[in-house]
Amino acid sequence: MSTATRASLGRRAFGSLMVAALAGVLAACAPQKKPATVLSAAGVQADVTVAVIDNKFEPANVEVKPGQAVRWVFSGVMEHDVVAEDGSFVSELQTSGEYVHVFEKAGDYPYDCSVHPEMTGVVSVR
Ligand SMILES: [Cu+2]
Repeated sequence: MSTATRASLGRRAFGSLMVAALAGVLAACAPQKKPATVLSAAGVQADVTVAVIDNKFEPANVEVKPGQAVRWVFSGVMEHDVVAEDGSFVSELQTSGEYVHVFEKAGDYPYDCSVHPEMTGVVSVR
């Protein structure tokens, strides 16, 4: 085996080890069953605003038309997030700032906060 081949094999093994280690770290840090974050629709004009406070969404039930956007404004002391049951909109855990999502399709979109299951809301698109 040439030195170059051995070095290449070594690099590949190290690479797989790093991927495995990283996956382990991510799995340990990620809140359980929280789906992947969906980027906020930055710059989109929202039609409805929901306040995210300790510990509820206010108002919990809102209605928009297809193509309209909902903006969640975070102002709690504790970290909260917005997690759609179907994973179609998922924010980061945050105490300030906002999260915007555009709803294209009619339907009911229930969501909650991943760390406070009692915090629930529904966006109705019709
Ligand atoms: Cu919360």
